[in-house]
Amino acid sequence: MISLQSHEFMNPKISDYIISSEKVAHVQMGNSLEHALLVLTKSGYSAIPVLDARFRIHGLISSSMITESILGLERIEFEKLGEKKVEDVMAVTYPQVHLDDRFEKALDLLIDHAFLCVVDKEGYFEGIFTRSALLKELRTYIHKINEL
Ligand code: 2BA
Repeated sequence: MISLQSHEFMNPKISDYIISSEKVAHVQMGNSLEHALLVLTKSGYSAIPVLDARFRIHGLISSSMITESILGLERIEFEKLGEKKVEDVMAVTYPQVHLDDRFEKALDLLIDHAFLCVVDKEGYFEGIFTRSALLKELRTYIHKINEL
């Protein structure tokens, strides 16, 4: 029986596996929904962080949040894309971890979320920890176990 709990798999720090902030597609507070939709479409990601000018994180925005917010009774009101701001529709509760948190915490959260926002103690955005980063680490660990 493989014991994940007692093994080194749980020991690495999240900081060793994050996609750093400068490589993460994001939008800024004050950006229009039109701009956010453009960034989401061009990047190909389904949800991205909303940051302020000092790189503090305020929420997450997704294409479906945007579409939902411009749904009228009879049609999609595209003209609202230029009027509304990302802070009007973003999710303000989202999964967060800190740089010195361990895999175990991330493992629990990544069951329900595709990525976690990594923040420092002052709320500055450090990057993201993705489900695929965790799965790659798990694969490496399983290969190691199989070679024993
Ligand atoms: P999703 O956009 O829903 O993407 C789910 C998975 O699909 C990703 O898993 C990745 O394996 C693949 N994928 C989607 N778009 C991709 C692209 N443009 N290039 C390469 N692969 C792509 P993960 O890599 O585990 O990412 C999980 C979630 O983290 C993504 O969910 C996205 O919301 C976010 N994410 C990942 N990298 C990002 C980045 N550089 N900037 C912003 N958000 C990112």
